[in-house]
Amino acid sequence: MKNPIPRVAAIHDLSGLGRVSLMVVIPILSNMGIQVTPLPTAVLSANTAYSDFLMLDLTDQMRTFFEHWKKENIKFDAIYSGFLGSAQQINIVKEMIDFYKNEDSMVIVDPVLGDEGKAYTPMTNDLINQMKDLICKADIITPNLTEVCLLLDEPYVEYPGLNQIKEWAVRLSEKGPSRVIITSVHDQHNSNLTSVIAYTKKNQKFWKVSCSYIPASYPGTGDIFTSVLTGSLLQGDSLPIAIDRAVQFTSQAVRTTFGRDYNINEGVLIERVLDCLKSPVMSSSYEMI
Ligand code: PXL
Repeated sequence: MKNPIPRVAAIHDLSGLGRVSLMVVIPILSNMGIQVTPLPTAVLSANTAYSDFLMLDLTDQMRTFFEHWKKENIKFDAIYSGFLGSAQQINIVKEMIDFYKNEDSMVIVDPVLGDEGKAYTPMTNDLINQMKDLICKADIITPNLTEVCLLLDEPYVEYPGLNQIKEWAVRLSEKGPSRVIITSVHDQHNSNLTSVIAYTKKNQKFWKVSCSYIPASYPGTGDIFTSVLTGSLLQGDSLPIAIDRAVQFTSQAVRTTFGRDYNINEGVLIERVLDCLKSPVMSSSYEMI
């Protein structure tokens, strides 16, 4: 039987301080009328931007959750994974995708590996290689420019130019995903702009959504972007509209936060903007490129 409310298996960690992972995934998707079934990969006292955070790893429990859900015969409309801390966790996600993927479901993998040209500190080559494997099973991936370079073994370039980005998007889609969405692409000609570039393999179209660049880097904005994108697609929006909504919401959340004297590690003040998710699409700025 079809789920009365679209249901997402959200495979992310739960961090107490600093709005990242499940602490943004759940409120965003719930506000968009989507049911979240969390599979917590770990529980942390705070996100990893804080020093001295405590972490309880739940890798062993992830498999037990999965076995229980199988027994309960739960159906998912989407599987959505984010930050994964070990090769073992990535293997469990692969097994879950193999078990749940069908023609009516959507698999979204946000390959969280790094930012601003660098891999995050806990990343190992083994983990990056495992992530290269995991993206092959996804329908949609949302790497930032740094992650694109890590996934394709390319040196990081801050301003690669549009043709290079398009070529990388096609190469990533050839590994499996039908839709590749590349975030944090700096504009070569206008340093006040940042863009998201997307490629849809089926019709070989490229899309671009730009917004003004704000010189601050808050943890969790990638999770916010991909969560709104997922919710919007599950509501039936087209890919360019879903990207537009995700860019607008993330940008609004950053702007709401930026003017304050505030600890960046706390992430952005989504509580102030969550209600914006209830509005229909008011205006859009996507371009086909
Ligand atoms: O995707 C962001 C994220 C997820 N999980 C943890 C994090 C962060 C970013 O800092 O620390 C634990």
